[in-house]
Amino acid sequence: MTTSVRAPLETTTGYPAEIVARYRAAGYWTDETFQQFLGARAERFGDAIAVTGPDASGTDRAITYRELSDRADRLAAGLQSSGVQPGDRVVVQLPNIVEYVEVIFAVFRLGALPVFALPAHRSQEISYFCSFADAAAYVVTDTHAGFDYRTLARDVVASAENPPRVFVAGDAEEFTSLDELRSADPISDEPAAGPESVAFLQLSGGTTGVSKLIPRTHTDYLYSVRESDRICGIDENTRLLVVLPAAHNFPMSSPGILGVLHAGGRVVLAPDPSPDTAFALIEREGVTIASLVPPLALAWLSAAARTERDISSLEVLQVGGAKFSAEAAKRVRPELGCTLQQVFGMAEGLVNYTRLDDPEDTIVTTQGRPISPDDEVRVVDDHGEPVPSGTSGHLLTRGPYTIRGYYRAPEHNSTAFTEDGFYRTGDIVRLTDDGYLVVEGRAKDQINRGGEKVAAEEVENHLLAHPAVADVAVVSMPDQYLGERSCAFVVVQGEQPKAVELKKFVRGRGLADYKVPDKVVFVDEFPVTGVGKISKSELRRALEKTFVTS
Ligand code: OOB
Repeated sequence: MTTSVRAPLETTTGYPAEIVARYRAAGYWTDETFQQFLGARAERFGDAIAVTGPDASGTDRAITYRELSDRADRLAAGLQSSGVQPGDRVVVQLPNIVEYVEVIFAVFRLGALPVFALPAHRSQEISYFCSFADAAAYVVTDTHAGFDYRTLARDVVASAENPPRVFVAGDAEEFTSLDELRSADPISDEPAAGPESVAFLQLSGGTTGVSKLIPRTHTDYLYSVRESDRICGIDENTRLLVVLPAAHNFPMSSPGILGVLHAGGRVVLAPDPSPDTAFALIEREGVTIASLVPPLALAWLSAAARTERDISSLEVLQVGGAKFSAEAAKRVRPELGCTLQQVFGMAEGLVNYTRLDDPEDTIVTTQGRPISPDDEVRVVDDHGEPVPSGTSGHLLTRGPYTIRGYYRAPEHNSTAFTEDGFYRTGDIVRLTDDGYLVVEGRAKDQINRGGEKVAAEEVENHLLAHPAVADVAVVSMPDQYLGERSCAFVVVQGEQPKAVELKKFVRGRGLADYKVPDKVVFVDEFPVTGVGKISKSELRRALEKTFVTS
């Protein structure tokens, strides 16, 4: 066994002691942890099916709670015997395959921390997560959707100072396969993780050069999961269809995979996001709830009219991650025959749901209200002063499952949080009289590409590395299907490259595909604001004009 020493985790989560005491006294924070989560579920729900879906080889699988728990235990043992230790970080980048669930629970069981990467991430993002979190291990699948993750792993290992061990679901080639790991002896007892310690690192959508890592604790996250179950009516009869990438906060915990497993229901993993695949699974598995981003909800609405599948088991369609227009929202009940639930959440914490028994008008026109009576929501103007109810302003929040700071980012934290611990979400919202939130826009420098978040600055930095780019500004442009796409305005130096060359350049630097600008516009100079900064709002307006006229 080889063991390399990893930096200890920075464990301060920033919740003041009196707040911790309050959340515990209120019963929000309990002693439950992810380390014992699956074992406890297996005892209770043993032979019920926990997860169905493809495995890495594409074979359809149905795994009971007991099997899932046994498999996760054996994987944990394998990880342990190959040197992964409690407190270590493990970057997990898996598509919607059953191994995803096994791996995250194996990592939890060991007392190690998953870092939840998305399948779309490439060498830029993964190398950064591995080095920033000082990851001991990196778990991938062999190939998925035409992409070979072992090639990516080779790049990541080659460029790392302290490379992670690589574990592969499926054909591992020179790496270690999960099957090999599973042959290890049972795990020796690991020290119990404290409920208020960090359980995993989630990724922020990002507003600066790179994504921030979000330290979520066992107790804060499990509180949001249990309450989500209550609000969304999740129980043993629930069948949840997971269409979005399983590692994203929405399908993971709102109430998502974790909520459904907590309640003894069944998680149905969809191998691809097409409505045809989804509808076939709804019919076969009797799916009761699904969570989608708005573009997929639109695709389901148009596919529902011509499907021959019986999708009548579907009771709730959750839509979130980006604004769902009221026009589309009101089509859900008549055309899909189920209740819409709008979900406005963020990996940093706060999640808002419309309630299942809300009046239709509330469901269609708002993005819901917070999970907890102790979620504090402030809507303020540009100077931080509260605005009157019904007026739009910046959303700030603090509460029993919202972080007090990003992982190892003191400088960023001093602006991303107020002095009294409120997270500045960067969203512009309005509060209705009955405390529901309506998302009106965004102040953060981010493009929301159908739920996938693109930090303008990150893409700008990569474009600036091109020798012909003198200056660049990346902004959102309206899009009928995705809501927004990205547009890079570029001032060139020397010979003007083709737009396609710049896109290829960005992709070639190992950035996730969804961050490659959808459009490149060459300009002689940028419009500037009164203080001489590039006026992104003017650039956005210019795009809107061309869209109206073209
Ligand atoms: C979810 O999480 P993230 O971390 O990918 O993105 C959070 C941001 C929010 O700050 C907001 O800008 C946007 O995504 N957003 C919405 C929205 N839901 C999220 N904007 C308008 N309407 C909505 N319904 O996206 C996320 C996490 C948990 C549950 C659901 C979504």
